[in-house]
Amino acid sequence: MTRLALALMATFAAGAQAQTGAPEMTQAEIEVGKKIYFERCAGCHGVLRKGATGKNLEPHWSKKDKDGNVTEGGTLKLGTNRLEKIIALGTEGGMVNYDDILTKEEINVMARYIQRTPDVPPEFGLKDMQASWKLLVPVDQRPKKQMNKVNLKNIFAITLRDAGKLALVDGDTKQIWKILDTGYAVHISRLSASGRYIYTVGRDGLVTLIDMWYEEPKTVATVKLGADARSVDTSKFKGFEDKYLIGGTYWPPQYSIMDGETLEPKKIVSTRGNTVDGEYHPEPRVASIVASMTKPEWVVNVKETGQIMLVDYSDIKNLKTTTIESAKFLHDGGWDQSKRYFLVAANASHKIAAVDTKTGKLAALVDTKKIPHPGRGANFVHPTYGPVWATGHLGDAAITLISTPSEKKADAKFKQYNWKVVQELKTGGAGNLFVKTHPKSTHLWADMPMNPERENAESVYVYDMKDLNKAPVKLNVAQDSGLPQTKALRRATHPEYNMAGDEVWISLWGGKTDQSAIVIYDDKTLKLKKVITDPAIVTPTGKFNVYNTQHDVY
Ligand code: DHE
Repeated sequence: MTRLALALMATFAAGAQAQTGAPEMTQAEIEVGKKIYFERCAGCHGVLRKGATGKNLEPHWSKKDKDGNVTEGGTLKLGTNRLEKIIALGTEGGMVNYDDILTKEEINVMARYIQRTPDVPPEFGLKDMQASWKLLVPVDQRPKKQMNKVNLKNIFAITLRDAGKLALVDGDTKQIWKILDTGYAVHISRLSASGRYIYTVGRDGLVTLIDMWYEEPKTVATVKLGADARSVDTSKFKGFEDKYLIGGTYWPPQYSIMDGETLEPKKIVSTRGNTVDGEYHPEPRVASIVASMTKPEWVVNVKETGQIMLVDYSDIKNLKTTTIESAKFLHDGGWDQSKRYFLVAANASHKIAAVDTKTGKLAALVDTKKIPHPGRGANFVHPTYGPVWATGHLGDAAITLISTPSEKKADAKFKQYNWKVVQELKTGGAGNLFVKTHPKSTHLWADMPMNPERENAESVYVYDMKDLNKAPVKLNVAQDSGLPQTKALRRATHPEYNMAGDEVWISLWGGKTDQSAIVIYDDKTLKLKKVITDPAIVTPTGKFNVYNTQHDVY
């Protein structure tokens, strides 16, 4: 080896280790750490590691009590051994155990990696978006009418998380219609106002536009929003149907506006700014986004700042935004049954914020049990308290029912309860992610995939909405699937109704190399109806019935 090569190697190695106090790492280990951190950790802890749903993971961070004594230290203070234990076993604060996901060596790499100064990924501007944009089929070359005989309204778009694919399953025949490549670990699928197009967004920021009018569904455009994303929706207000698409990113912290039918990038708006406490935040990530039907606006929920933005898309060159203060850290949410109020979880504040999209103001900030996690929530008429919206909790064994306003004369008697928690239903433990019901059903379904007990994580609870004092029925989805038990948990998650509202589809989310399943129950009898166990069903998580997603039925 030449002297120059040796000198370069020494510089390279020193570069990889030049971090005060952090344990040594090779460049190869740093690359592994970066990849795992982005895929597994950044969602909860943030790219800059300032913490949100998860704790702050900066090397030199510290928390002090009112007398100035340090009560908690950063990752350098915790050190490799303690960090390895936390990563392997999880914490009572809600962090899941990674000993069945990462190898011992990977856990050791991560314990060392997070003691280093965070790697900051590059920004992503309009030029980068434009360079990534692929218009695979221009609008005038697409079908002019539906070319297949499939009942599109009852199609389920199912995320195959670790496969980086989306399965479209025919809800009538229960057969897989098509499996399409998408971004990595698609987070959500949303529908065009027309019900023809599906938009998906991967954690890697790739948006995929799928046209269901072909004989077989086909991807007609893709674009990258940034390095890390979770949300998309179209413009749904009368006269603007599908004119625009909005996508929100975790990194860079911003939202992007695109053409709804081609995904051509139009505009990027940064969400960097001040929190509701008045502190500047460099990484306020865009969490849930929803299109209003009341005005030409999107409701954009910014996680770290706790600010809810109403973005008026009627003139995107002169964009008007109303910024509503709520609480940190905003995450997921859904409409009330009138579709005037959007309710969003400020999960680390243990609150639900409700925005009145008619007046453009905060309608309420409701205290709840620990870490509300509604998905989109569930709306129904409570026998005693009238219209309510339900959320489950990641951090508590409860489902919270909040009374929501109604303009119906017959509901005037319920006004006294509006925005109050009117009932808390007991569940079998913490770890709920999603609740669901349907206007034609008398049942409320709740999962608990993040509960540490196998028995709970693999089951769902079903409540009788006519008598909420009755104990719920527990269905062990893993056992009902008939599949043999695997070492990794098979989490039962994301109940979703079919269009008719008489079946509930549950994902049985197993390990990447294990057989997973979609388990379908009859909603009335709670009897098992069908188990889909095609080998292509790899790590299924979110499922989106076309009609119910298009019309916000939940
Ligand atoms: Fe989600 C919705 C963020 C982990 C499945 N998730 C959302 C939304 C956000 C979000 C902001 C709301 C989107 C909207 O409505 O516009 N999710 C995050 C995270 O930051 C987090 C905690 C960590 C991460 O790294 O992503 C996270 N989410 C998960 C999972 O591990 C889940 C269970 C499995 C998976 O596929 O990754 C998961 N999230 C979902 C699903 C929805 C969702 C199925 C849509 C719910 C709905 O019914 O609308």
